[in-house]
Amino acid sequence: MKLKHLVLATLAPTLLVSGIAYAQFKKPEDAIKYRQSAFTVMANSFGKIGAVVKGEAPFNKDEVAKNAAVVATISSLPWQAFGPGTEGGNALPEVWSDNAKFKAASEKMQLAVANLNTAAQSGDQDAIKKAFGAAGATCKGCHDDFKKK
Ligand code: ASC
Repeated sequence: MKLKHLVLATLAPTLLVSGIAYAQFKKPEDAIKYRQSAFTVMANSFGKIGAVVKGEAPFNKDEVAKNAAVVATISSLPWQAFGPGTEGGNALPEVWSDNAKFKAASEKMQLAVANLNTAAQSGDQDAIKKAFGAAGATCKGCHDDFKKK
């Protein structure tokens, strides 16, 4: 077996598994559309939880749990679509020029929405309210630094 084939054979299972979670983009516009779509889906479910937290919609435990699960699941997806050469859309240049800070902000958000999901699955309204506020703050924090106004 040639070395190249050995390397490929060794890596293939890992690439297959990680490939499920990693999109590829032909054009920068495709990456922009992908990340904006992911944020749109997240904002929709997050907003539905927000309406409940603000008392504008009745508390339905299962609905909140479903929406929190959507937010938590989708939260891992947008970041792969901010690769080199995909500048634009609503993103400020700082996403690329201060990428470590952007990455840290993205991880903060993912942790916060994971906590929101935990609270939502428990159905504890006070915990949901707290976790929602904390998650919203991580959305805003990242928007302040990295999203066009
Ligand atoms: C939302 C939404 C956001 C965040 C942010 C929180 O519902 O769409 O982007 O909350 O506004 O400050």
